[in-house]
Amino acid sequence: MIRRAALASVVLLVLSTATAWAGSAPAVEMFNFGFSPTTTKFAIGDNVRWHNGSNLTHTATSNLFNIFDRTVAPGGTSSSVLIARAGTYAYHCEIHPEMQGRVRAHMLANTYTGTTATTFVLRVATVALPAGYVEDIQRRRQGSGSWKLWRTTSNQTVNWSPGNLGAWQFRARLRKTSNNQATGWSSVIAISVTE
Ligand SMILES: [Cu+2]
Repeated sequence: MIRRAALASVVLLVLSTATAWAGSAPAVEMFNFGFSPTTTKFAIGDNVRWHNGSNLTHTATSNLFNIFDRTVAPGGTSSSVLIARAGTYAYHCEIHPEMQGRVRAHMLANTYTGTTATTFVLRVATVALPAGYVEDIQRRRQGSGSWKLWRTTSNQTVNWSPGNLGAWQFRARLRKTSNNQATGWSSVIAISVTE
């Protein structure tokens, strides 16, 4: 009887760990052998949830920087990861390396429309960057022009007081300064500066 109770509490503990995820999390299905969708886009500070409905164990393991490494048991188990810094993170399954995916976490802004009197606060991370890492931010005019490096920061936010009207796009990536390894560029946010 005691053994049964102990076993039940272990099962409950495993279940509560496995299902401790935010309801709005973008979900990625693990199957034999791949991830669906292959690419998932969301904002920094969101959780991405991997759900394994297959009959084999899979992992979601980031290719760079050990950002995440989750083993997800078969049969309907889930595991979620908070992505706190802007970038595109390629990942794979450690057991089946042919399983490849990407999660793309974009920046946030305090407002997406304003004037040249507005101070825009552009956020590249929802927690501090680790020592030795920076976020590179690129900017371009929407619809024309090429991406140019705009700022590099070790802070979570950058203030911007625009000098020109127009529609602007921003994207960012996480880079390790010692060897310049970097994630892919994040998906894009758009900011409109009007009169
Ligand atoms: Cu796998």
